[in-house]
Amino acid sequence: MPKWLPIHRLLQLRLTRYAWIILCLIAIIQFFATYGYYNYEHLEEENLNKYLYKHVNPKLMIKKSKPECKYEGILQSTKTLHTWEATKTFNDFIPKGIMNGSYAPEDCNPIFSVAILVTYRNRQSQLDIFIPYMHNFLRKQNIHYKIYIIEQQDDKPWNKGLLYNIGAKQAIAENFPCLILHDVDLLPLDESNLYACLHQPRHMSASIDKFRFVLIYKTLVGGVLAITSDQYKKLNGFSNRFQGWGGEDDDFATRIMENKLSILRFPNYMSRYTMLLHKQEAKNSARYDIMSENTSKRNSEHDGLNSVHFETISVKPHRLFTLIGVRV
Ligand code: NGS
Repeated sequence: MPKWLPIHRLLQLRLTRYAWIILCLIAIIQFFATYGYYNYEHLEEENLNKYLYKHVNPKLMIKKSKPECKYEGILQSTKTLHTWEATKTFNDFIPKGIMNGSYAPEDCNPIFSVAILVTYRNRQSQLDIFIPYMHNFLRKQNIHYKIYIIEQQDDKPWNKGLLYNIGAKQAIAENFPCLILHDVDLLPLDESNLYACLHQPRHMSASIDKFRFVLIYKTLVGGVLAITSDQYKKLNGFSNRFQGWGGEDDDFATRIMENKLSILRFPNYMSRYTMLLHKQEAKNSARYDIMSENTSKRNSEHDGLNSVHFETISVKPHRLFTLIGVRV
């Protein structure tokens, strides 16, 4: 071996090469982990007003002595929370103004009424954060809202689509014109993320920290979705056929598109959410088959809101939410 190339020097070279390969692999994994759209197609902030679906629940008391609530300040707010600020504990929560999970602003007449439908099972620690967090967030928005928790109270496979249909039926029976379908593990971070429907379905959780704030695919409607009650009825709601995790939201996106509706979104800086940690639920291995069967047979006419079956149901008002307990 020549003097100018000692063995330790050679080993060092090798190590550096391995280090480079490892770094490249990490970069490739990172790239695929963040794969998606940061600058997804969205409405422009200055045009949002004309898309807003301004409808209140006809049962809401409107007082002529009060002015109409204002929303410009909310839509233009730049206040945002960091992920770590959102998940603090809520021992000091004050439930002022809330009854049966419902709230309306005191000093002005709102122009939006929304029913927030949260499907749920066995996630008590998330619910304990979600409920006070959402009330604190929503009470600042000048809207009339009501939170429904739709709990599957059995050990059968999770059926999120069916639970949403049951919640929607209840909220529609209570005259809510707008439904917001909401995962219990998602908390909005931007004050400007107004909880209201648009004239087209609106995917609200476009920018989630778990996905490094990118939209993972353009037809995603899972997480948080706002849709008018009329549109939900037109689509015949969700398919009731999905048992276990996944697919029901993609199937719902197909229903949206088949009905010539589009999926709108606010800009990413108004659509950020943090996701509370939990272990991955058991995936439904049949989800892709059901999705393609539903599409090819156009099942949506007879599988949905008009074919909701369950064993038992109970509706119980609590102070902070209305609980719909279902055994499927
Ligand atoms: C897709 C699922 C959707 C789900 C989305 C995000 O892969 O149901 O991931 O999930 N589609 C299928 O499995 C066909 S998340 O990680 O946010 O829980 O909503």
